[in-house]
Amino acid sequence: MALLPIITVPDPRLLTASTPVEAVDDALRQTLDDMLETMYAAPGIGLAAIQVGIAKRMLVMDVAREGEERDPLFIINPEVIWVSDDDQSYEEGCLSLPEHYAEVVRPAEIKIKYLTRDGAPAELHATGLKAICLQHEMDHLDGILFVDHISALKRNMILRKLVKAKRLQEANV
Ligand code: GNR
Ligand code: NI
Repeated sequence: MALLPIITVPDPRLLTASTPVEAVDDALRQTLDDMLETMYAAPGIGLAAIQVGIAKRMLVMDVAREGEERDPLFIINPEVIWVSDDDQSYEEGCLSLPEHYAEVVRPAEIKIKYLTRDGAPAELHATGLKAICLQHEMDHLDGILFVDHISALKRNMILRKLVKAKRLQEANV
């Protein structure tokens, strides 16, 4: 197990679409396990591979609350097969846009098909926070960030602050 460095805005890799996983093998499972450990350590409730610089269509999630039993999910090559008509709004954050939050509206429920950590096909009907997190992570696979769902004014304010913060951080190492 290993902790992987999480990349942050403005890194061009976060804006690129990831490519499908071709083989679910032991090396891939090792990467998924490292991603899960990295996500728990952050701490976060989800992590897409591109956030650790790996441009593959896979993600890990665990929306169990503190004190609840861990409930890790490993999702490979997800595809949306149904979305609800009704929406829900939630104040989202992202490990790749540290310390910034904004209200995002998304479909309240989705169904996806995907491959499990064992490479088996599966389906998932997600609601509540699980549906929010899953859509946030699936966006990462297409180079989309939560700020792409808010007004240009709010988005540019957040992006400018992150550019500035990274510049200061790099000047102070
Ligand atoms: O840890 C995370 N919390 C979160 C809160 C609201 C909506 C989405 C998320 S996902 C985020 C971790 C992350 O950046 N995943 O890509
Ligand atoms: Ni994110």
